[in-house]
Amino acid sequence: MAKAVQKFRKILIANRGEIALRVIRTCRELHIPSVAVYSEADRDSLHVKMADEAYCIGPAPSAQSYLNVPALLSAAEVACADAIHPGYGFLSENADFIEKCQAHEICFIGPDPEAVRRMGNKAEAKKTMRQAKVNVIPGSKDVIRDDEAALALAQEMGYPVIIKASAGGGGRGMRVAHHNHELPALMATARQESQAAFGNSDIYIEKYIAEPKHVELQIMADRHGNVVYMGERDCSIQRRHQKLIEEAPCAMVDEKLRHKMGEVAVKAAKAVKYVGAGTVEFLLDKNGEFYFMEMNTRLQVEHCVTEMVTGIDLVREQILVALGEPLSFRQKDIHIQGHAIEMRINAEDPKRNFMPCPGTITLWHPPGGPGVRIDSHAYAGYKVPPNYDSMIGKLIVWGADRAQAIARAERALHEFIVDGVKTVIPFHQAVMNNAFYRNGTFSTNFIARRMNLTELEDTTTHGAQT
Ligand code: MV4
Repeated sequence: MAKAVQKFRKILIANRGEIALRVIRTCRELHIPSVAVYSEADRDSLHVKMADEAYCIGPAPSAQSYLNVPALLSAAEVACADAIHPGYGFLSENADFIEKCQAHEICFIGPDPEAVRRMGNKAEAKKTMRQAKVNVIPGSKDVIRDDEAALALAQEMGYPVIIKASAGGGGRGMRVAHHNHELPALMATARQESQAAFGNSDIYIEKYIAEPKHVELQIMADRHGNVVYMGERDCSIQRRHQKLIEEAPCAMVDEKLRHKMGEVAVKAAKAVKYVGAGTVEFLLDKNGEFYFMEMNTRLQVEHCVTEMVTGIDLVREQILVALGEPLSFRQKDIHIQGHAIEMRINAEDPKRNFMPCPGTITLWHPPGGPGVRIDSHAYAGYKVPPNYDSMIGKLIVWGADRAQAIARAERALHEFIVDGVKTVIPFHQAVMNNAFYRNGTFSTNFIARRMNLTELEDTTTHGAQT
């Protein structure tokens, strides 16, 4: 006999922008009322209009609004919301926040605080993964305390080595050393930088992997012991650790490697009793060797490409899992179909070092047609506030194969008209036209090595326009 699925009374979305819309959309499909929260800078934002109700939680600065825990919990209480979806960024990977939600008997739609805390400390995460027999990058077994130990290890592994901040992640506080004589000084700088940025000076060292691909595995886990992997994403097209383009599948990953990486990702998730949607990041080297790098304990910006090639609504699964339901699929049900590419549309000038360009969007004509998905909170007349990150939307295309996905990307970028603010659309057009991108073998050095950013087109309007 089928058991009726219990539902949340209301879900509060502790976020803004496109991801707030993304969550509201699934809430509506599930017939669960949604509650938006917004800062004073986001009064006219689309998520405020699209949700069933909305509460102002403070002034523009994130610290006083989207990171304001008492304001968020009060809004949830006033609205009678019994669950909070954190989106990405802001409080999505804050274990203390998850505990506060639990103390208020509000369900946090995501993993338990223990898993978030463990993966949040990168040295701790790596130690946990090594113990679980997940292949990690060769390096120090733990936080490194003295120069002698570091020098001996670096000598043994061979240079170059990379120094990483334990509290870091996402590339912050990293240094590459090429010789014995520069290692102590670089370790000192890394320690200082990490202390200043995170209030923690712990560092560790690893063998430096040259020109890797950033390949990450989407996983999904429920409270009944089911953990499945949903294929990989190639996120190698980044600039200063900001991803700009993500795609699924990765051109360098075949079915056999996908299975191998997937099994490792599942092992990683099980090692921390993971629940919900998560991402296991790997570096993939030229020889097809892959190494655990970090685990992201949230839904990611680039989750859409996985949705496009699997046909699964990840937010829906997150909500069902949070309700205690089993996942609606098993590993054997996951089939990767076709190819998807996501291009982040940032209000930035790619010709001026990707300088943010907040301001009023005067024209907004997003593309449509076969295989095109736009996730965006932008509209004509919308004012991009200067207080948050500059992403104003995502263009996601799907094709039967990578070549068709690229052709659709080019066609969709050609249709896309944005005026009033500069965007990275010309950058995406140049990438789609780049031979190294098109053959799929690019690494994380792609933008630095293969792009000439001064030669980008100036406007995004097409030829028919004068
Ligand atoms: C590395 C690496 C090479 N070797 N670790 C950057 C983000 C942080 N999660 C770890 N990162 C790297 N770790 C070793 N042992 C190169 C990077 C790296 C990188 C990784 C993924 C995507 C883009 C990158 C850009 C520069 C460096």
